[in-house]
Amino acid sequence: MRKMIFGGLAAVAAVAAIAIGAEAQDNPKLDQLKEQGFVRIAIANEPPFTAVAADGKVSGAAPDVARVIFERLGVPEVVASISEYGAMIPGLQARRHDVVTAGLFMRPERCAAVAYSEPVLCDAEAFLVKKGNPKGLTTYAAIAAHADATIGAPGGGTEERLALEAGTPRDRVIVVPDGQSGLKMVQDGRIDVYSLPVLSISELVKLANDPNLEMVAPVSDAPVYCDGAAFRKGDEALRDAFDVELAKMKESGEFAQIVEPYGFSAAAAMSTSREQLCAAQ
Ligand code: 6CS
Repeated sequence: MRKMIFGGLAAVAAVAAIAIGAEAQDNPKLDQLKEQGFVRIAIANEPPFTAVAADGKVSGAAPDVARVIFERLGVPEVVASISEYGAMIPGLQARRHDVVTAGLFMRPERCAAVAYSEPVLCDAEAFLVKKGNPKGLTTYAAIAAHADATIGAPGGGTEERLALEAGTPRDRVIVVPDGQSGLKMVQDGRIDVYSLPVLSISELVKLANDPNLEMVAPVSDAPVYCDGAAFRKGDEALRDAFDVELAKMKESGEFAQIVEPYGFSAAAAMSTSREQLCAAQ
């Protein structure tokens, strides 16, 4: 805990240094976004991280934080497009989006591919299973060790990677496009487990209101992950400007006011840093 507090203080100090730098440096990408009047964000539509209502309104903790920050940077509108997690970074690199604000968890290989902001949303992993968890599947290792257990997860997502890294054969790791599909596939017995972060599975369980389902959380052989807003390599000046505003919001309590109603812990994001998360695991 002490390490995390010092880590958090170091992060604030680092951002303060960036704040001085960020004001001064050229920011052509931000100038372009201010000129066009909107920022294109990639999301997954996985509440409470990101959500798109029937009327098209975009919400969720990640877009809500990003919307406030970009407004303060002089970019009034957010235009969201839904993407599979595995397509978010290629979409960013192909300039289809300006930033990913979707709960894209920091992992070393992703940290090498994008310019992450400081941490925003942290969560552990969870399983959705049939009531009673008939195959006793409580960890990724247990799924791998089981003779025929199947797990569903987002394509290119962290849970898919955790299942494969635990040794589950590819043909027992099923790519699931979205939460509703995952829910139905567990209900119909087409997969034994559907894996997403705890708050995402909790939302699905609440919505389903199905007594024949239960959640295993947290999954003990997976770490707590945190996301950050992910910018294209080369847009570090925009990322730094984003971080300056994010640090102010964390400092003022505004950050907690936005993320905590969704169930996220502001303290968890504030007790770690991009540097720590990109070096970990
Ligand atoms: O970053 C990821 O890969 C994971 N993040 C979230 C918020 N949901 C599932 C996805 O696999």
